[in-house]
Amino acid sequence: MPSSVQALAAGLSGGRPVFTAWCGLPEPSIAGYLAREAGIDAVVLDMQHGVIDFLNAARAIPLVAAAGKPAIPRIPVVEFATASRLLDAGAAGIIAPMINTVEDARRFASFVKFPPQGERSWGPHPALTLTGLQPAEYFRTANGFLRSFAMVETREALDRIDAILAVDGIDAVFIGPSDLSIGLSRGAALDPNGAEVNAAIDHALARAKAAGKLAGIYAPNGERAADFAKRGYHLVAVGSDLAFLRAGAAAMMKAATA
Ligand code: 3PY
Ligand code: MG
Repeated sequence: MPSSVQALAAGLSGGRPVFTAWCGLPEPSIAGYLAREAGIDAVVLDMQHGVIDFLNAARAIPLVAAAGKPAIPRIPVVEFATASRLLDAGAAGIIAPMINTVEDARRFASFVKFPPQGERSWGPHPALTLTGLQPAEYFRTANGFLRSFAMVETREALDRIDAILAVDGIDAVFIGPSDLSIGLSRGAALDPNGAEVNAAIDHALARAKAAGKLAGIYAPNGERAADFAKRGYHLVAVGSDLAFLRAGAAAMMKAATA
């Protein structure tokens, strides 16, 4: 039976959406606990807008794996070398924000994939433990089971989506509806649920499918996540750890003070 690190790729092409939790709080156990909730298939560790640093991400990954789920860190903008380090630590995939050019996409892919496809350097010691693979087998198979998500969240990226998807080593696009709304409105509005963004969301998915690749997206709540799942997105991020905390606190306090 493949490990959770290897199973992400199969899950993404399994015909139903992979729902992922989204963690930004700097406490690894939160990711480990959320990984055990029913319906949560994976956990994103957000190092761009979350306050998770490398050490906390590296600590969270085995806790998520212990629940049998894959961890998918989102790296900070252009910190592509961090992608390799997180894969060494046992991440199953990487989300890279603000991939706006083909060159960005190539750089990102080169840090995710081993030669000859990319330029990832050897040293996946925790990943060997989490996958149970021998070094030679990990080296031979990792490019095939690790997933790279290039975030398309600007007007420029959307205009070039076919070229970004065509980059060898880019497995998927990942849509950021909030930044995309800012970009599409040329800075006029934050409107991630607006008609222009919704049209772009359908367009991006269609282009990914036409390229034979995958598409992921961020949803701030369950209703929007259901919408994206129905549209056919392969990976759907739902809310965030802080949103879960606030929703739970609000619901319980409402009941307590009714
Ligand atoms: C966006 O909506 O811009 C994102 O990056 C999702 O977190
Ligand atoms: Mg964004």
